[in-house]
Amino acid sequence: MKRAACLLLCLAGCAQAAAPAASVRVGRYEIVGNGVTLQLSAPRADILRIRAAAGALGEDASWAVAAGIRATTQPLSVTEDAAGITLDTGQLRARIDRHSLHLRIEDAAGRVVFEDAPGTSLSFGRSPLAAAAPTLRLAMPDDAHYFGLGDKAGPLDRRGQSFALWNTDAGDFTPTTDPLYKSIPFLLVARESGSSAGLFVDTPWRSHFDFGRSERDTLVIGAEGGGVDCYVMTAPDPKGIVRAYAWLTGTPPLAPLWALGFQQSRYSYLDESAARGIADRLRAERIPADALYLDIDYQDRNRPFTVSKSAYPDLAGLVARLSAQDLRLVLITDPHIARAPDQGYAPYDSGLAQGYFVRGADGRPLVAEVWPGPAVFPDFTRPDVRSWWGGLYTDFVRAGVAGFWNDMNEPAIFQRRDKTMPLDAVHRIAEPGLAARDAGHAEVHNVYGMLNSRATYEGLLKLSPAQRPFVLTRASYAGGQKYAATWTGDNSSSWSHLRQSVPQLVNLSLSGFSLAGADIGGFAGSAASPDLLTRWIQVGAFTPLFRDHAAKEKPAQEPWVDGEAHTAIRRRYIEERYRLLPYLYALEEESSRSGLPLMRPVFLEFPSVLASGESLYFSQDQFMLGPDLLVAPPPDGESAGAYRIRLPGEGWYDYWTGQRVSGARLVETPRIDRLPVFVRPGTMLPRQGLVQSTRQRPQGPLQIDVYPGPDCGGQLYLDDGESFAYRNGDYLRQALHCRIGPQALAIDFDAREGRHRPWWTDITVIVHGQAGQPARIRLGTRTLAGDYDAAQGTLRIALPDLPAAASLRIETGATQR
Ligand code: MIG
Repeated sequence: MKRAACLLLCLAGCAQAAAPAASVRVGRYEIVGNGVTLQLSAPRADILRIRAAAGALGEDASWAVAAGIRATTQPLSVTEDAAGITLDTGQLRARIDRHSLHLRIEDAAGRVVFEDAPGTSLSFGRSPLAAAAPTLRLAMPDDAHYFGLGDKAGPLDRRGQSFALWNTDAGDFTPTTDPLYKSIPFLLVARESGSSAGLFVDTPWRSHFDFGRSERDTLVIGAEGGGVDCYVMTAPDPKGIVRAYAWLTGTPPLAPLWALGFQQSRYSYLDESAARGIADRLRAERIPADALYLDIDYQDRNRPFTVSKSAYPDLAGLVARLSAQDLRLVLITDPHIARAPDQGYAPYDSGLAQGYFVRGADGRPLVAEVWPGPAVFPDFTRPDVRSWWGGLYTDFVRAGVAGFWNDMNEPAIFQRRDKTMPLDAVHRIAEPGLAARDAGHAEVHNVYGMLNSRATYEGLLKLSPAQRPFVLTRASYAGGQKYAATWTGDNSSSWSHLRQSVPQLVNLSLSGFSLAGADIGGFAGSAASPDLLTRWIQVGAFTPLFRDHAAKEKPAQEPWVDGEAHTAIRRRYIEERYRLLPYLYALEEESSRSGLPLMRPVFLEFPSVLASGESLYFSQDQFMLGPDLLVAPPPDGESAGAYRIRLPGEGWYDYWTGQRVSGARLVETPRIDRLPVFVRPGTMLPRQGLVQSTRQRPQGPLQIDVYPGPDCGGQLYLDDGESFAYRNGDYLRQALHCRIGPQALAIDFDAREGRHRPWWTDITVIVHGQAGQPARIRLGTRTLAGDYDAAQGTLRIALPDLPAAASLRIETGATQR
């Protein structure tokens, strides 16, 4: 039985009464009906926040959205009539039915952004864990495609699937395993009709998202506790939604440059000589690399923050030796602390003395079995515990360890069917902005890993304030991108896993985590076949985090293990990764400001592909690296048969040959030494000379390849790659443009910003797709010579560095082939 809605109009500051007929402006609007309190506000005109609860609203709290953002309200204009209430931000309009509280949200053009499924509205049922648990039932328009939700497995488009969000150590996951390691309740909705929307359901509770699987055309979202706190976003294009989500939950910090280099890992390099051997071999084989990882076996009896004296007698010595080879060391540090009383194990002793561990229902520290045997778990919801945890890194940082790897932080626990803590474990919440209180594990579980990585990140910053931290986490929650890079956990050495990694990483990238990777070669399973490892290195070279890692029982999986023919191909792709660093680093820097990821679905750059009728077919296996490179791996690696590649439009260039490809539909016969990569017409792609590590200074000129086409341009960004000096002007930023005119191709360098001195003193511009020798090349008033290669259709021009605004004109009758 519905009881008539009782209206409460709450003006910002909240004292005024009844609603006049004409519209009024408020900061937050609140209405009560059917026992549900619904509150709407707009932190920005393009973002509507909806909070609701059975009864009164709970505390305004979040682990993902900063208090300042939650406190911000743009004016909502409120108009009431007999049937309902209309709230308008100028960019979003919410219509609430007075009696049912049915909610419908439109954009300024009147297109529906989100709407409760017909005949429904928000409801709260009882949950075993909380007094009331919310369910949203949203209409799914026919032409809507759903993305995001982190690295959930399965197809790129979430439509027709259902997922639980509950961080889980999902070892050996398959494309149908769910839940996985992370919980990122954010969705990007892209419609074939051209509109884009976002939905972020900010709940740490176990939740589920069913995309029309159990109820036709209905997106059912439920959580096991808490109220509703969600954000609806509108934007002219999908990129705008990604940016809005980043505005809400934060952008990733600018990673150190070395994090973009090739990283070699293994569970485990069992002792120092094994680790040294790998480093020596990387250099002997001339495989460019930046980092070596030590997995749990470097520790004494698997105890975090110890080092095995027998296996690694001199950690600082190893760091120094690696450093002399331009390699960095990354150490794993799991969150479980061995319960080892009276053994001089400081993390246990000091944590116990201060009451820093999660408690069991009996009030005593919860003890559970993980790698060290019986272990206890830091209560990361407390700031004092986080700062204590951060301090545990002191010796490692002093020894020169460059980065840290937070594994097992779902948290994973052995010998339990649910693989994690009992739900009656007790955490202490003591977060600014949240009421100080005890909370059961069910409410904290999904943020535990994020808070673990936050403690690590903040601790490293404190220990080494001039150094950009590098943290890699397995579990996380929305907003966790502010603290750590991530990987997709324990995949397997199979072709299907290589294929799965693309939609997984693309959705993870859309969900805020721009520095993400899958274990190259596959973690679990039997040995990667030579072809699989080669292909995976090729694809991995074009994904953000490029780390080769393998499980303990497996044969070696480093790039050289399959003989020289494979090594040569792998080396060539790793080398290409390093040549691309100027492009990659500029993308990385952009992501730290805007949240736009490095790895992107094709539709993010070309939303019209959604409406092309072929729908997502060619977005599933193909992906973009930044706005300019399209990577098209064979979908079925085992098949030697030809496969189709679809380019979004005509005029693209082959990355490897620089030649224009004809048409937008290609048929490719797989070859193990070639990964098809294409360059968008209109690209100015910066590349550097080969180095063996990002620590080395590239030799020779900066190379800028110009692929003429519409919207032609590129970006240069550079800084010292490791400190925060860029925040004080020690950076270099320069935009590049090109224009195809009737008589000339004009290549413009904008004036350079920042005071960082580049490593290059010269620039080589290579213009592709040139039909003939140019009549004249001018740089300002000077005439330059160019080197025209008729067979390749390229024109090569040597330039001095151009820090000031400069214009290069290539004069010819017809510049375009
Ligand atoms: O229970 O530290 O996902 O990358 O090598 C397995 C050992 C624990 C799981 C991680 C994997 C790592 C492994 N860890």
